[in-house]
Amino acid sequence: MKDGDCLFCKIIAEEIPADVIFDRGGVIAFRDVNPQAPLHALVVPKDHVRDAAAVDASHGSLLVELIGAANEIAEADGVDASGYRLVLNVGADAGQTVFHLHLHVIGGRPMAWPPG
Ligand code: DGP
Repeated sequence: MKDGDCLFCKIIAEEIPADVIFDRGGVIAFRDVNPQAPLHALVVPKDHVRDAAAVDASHGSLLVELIGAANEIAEADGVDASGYRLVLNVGADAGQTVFHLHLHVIGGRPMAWPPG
């Protein structure tokens, strides 16, 4: 199901261009327009899901697809050995700006913990 006002639904529908690097099954991934590291991709479900807080038991296989895609992207970009970070921002304090579930895949440089 699509949300007509959703930016990522428009990217999925090819109404807005994006650098798509993965498209299989129920998920698609594209490079972040404002990358925070040499690898910064967003893995998103093709169906509109607002965020991780809206995930329930019916999304079990979708989560496997999301993380599997992230792992493949990390391998394809050559950061699987050096390490990478998978992030789901939920809500204002986490800095969520796009309300369509997206898994950030960030890698290619060392990262601090905890995040700022
Ligand atoms: P978040 O803060 O978790 O909601 O992350 C949203 C990300 O989406 C942010 O890192 C920037 C990215 N983004 C926003 N607009 C666009 C766009 O039009 N194209 C692409 N490729 N990424 C976008």
